[in-house]
Amino acid sequence: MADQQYSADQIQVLEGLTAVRKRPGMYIGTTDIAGLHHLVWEIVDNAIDEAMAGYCKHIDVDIHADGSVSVADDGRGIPVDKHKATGKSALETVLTVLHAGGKFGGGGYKVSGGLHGVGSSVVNALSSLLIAEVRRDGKLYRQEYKQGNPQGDVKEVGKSTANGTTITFLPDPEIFPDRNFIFETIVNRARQQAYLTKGVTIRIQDHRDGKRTMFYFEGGIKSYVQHLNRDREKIGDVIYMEKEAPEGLIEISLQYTGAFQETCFSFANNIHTPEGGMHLTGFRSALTRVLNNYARKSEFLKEKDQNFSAEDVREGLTAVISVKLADPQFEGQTKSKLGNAEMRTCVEAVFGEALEQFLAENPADARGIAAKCALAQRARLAARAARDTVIRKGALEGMTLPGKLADCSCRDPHSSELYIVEGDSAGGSAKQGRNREFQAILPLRGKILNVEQARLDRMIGSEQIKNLVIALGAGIGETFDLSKLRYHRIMIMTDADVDGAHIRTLLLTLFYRYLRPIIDAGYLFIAQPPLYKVQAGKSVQYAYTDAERDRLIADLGDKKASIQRYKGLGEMNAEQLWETTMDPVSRTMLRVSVDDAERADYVFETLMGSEVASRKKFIQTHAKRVRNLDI
Ligand code: TSJ
Repeated sequence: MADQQYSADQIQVLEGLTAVRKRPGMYIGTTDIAGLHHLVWEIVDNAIDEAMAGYCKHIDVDIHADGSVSVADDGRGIPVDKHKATGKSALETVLTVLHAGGKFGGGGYKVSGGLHGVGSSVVNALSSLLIAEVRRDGKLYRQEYKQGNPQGDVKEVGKSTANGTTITFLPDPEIFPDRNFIFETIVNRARQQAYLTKGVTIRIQDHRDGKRTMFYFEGGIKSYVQHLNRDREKIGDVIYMEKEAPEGLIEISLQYTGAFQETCFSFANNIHTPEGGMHLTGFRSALTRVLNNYARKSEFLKEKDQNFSAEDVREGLTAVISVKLADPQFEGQTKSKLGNAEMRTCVEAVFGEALEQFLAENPADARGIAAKCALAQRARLAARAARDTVIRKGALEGMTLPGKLADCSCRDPHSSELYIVEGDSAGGSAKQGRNREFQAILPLRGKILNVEQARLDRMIGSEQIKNLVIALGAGIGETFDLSKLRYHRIMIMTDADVDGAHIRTLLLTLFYRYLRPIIDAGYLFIAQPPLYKVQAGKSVQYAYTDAERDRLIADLGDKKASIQRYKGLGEMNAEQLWETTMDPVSRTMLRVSVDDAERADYVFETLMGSEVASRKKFIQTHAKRVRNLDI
């Protein structure tokens, strides 16, 4: 330096970067592995900004064997000419002045400097070595830094026909005890950024072991929604809109599916906003408003019907909401909620209009979506009605257990069992045969369940189901509380015939839809009564399959055997039922497991249809999803 004097600017710079090294946590959260990766995000975000501005198509991330990382883009190249007033180049300003990124080269939307954006100068300060290379105006420029301090001016070191910026940094061992970059972590973040920045190609190479991958999504967030729904049953096409409004850029992609849950990701300036915020609020209110309008006009909702609630229109929805604004305000506990109020009204108006247009232009998709919402609404209202009756009944009668229930004397749910038994006569045998200490019996009148159509919303209002829910003691639907459950083994015991199978599937549907935590906890079982009684003289044996029956007959040799096929539980007396089906020492049970919730959704949807064939298919499928349990 010519005059050997520090200008006010330079003193500020030195103090700034010293502060970063003194308290790195203040800037990057932690200095563990998460903080280490923050360095990469910060640098990559700057290249993404150049892509968002429309000047960069490729970003390369290289993890080198020496522990350094380089990020290269094919953008315009950071300007390297010295600014008259400060005597510094844009490059040096960006790399040495805290939070310089936002101020420099204003205009446009930026990822960097956002939520966790701390500025590239922080990366520089926390690197034992950083090399900046700029390709611009046919030349290659280079500047080196150590712990944030320039090791000389920017120098022209060669020629270059291409334009771009490359930053290579080596995290400082004095700051980061663990400097082991994780390929997958970088890949996941790169994938997300590639979805959010359509047309950009991001390549990641790990030179430690040769792993490499790249992302390019022509459709941006439209591709994102397609990816999220790849294994789901789709309802209509992907709906996509993009609009540049005075408040910012709005990009939304959505598609309905047959699933029950909602998958919704929102972003502001490519920063994930898991707490949502104004953009998400605007999206949700437009979605509810427009779908209700459509459903009214097209008579999916009749005059007497309630409007779809926000929950009804969320069921099965997959959506990505991405907005870009000049001055994003991040709020909330984790600073991941967009606070800009103008985004709510803007998204609500712009998306509402686009959705309306889509529904008008795609009538078949529109009908599919409205039907899905109507189904969700029906299920919600049915669950609420059932819950209300259960609560009301409980309040009126002081939570009296149903008279049909023969309860056990044990009060510890862990050792208590509930047998749900088809038919009053089988119920009678079960009551006589049980161990009343820990086995409770609830008979269901098979006929009523059987005659009724397989409409769950109707079934759930039935007296029998209310009795079951009260007996279980843990509520239903949204308010279900597993800790209140009175039995930790719940056995469905139905006849080995078609009606029995039908009742069993209805019960399984009920448990799946409204008492799901019971299945998840592994508390639901299917009892296995025998199919045959094989008797020779005084010897009585039971067979649970045809093969077992044949083996028993063969074992008896010349002895004449009488074979009885049980058509229903009612044909067994109390002692037989205990011996074959209820005695923990000898019984076999199948535990109902829903390990693949998405597939189960589909199976139950099929079951809900009135078509007998599809129900039969379910019953067969179901046999494969239960596993033997030996007690
Ligand atoms: F900030 C950084 F050093 F970390 C960094 C910046 C790292 C990487 C990998 C890329 C970049 C970067 C910056 N890529 N492209 C740019 N572009 C500019 O800074 C730039 C270039 C030209 C003009 C102009 O007005 O001519 C304006 C800007 C902001």
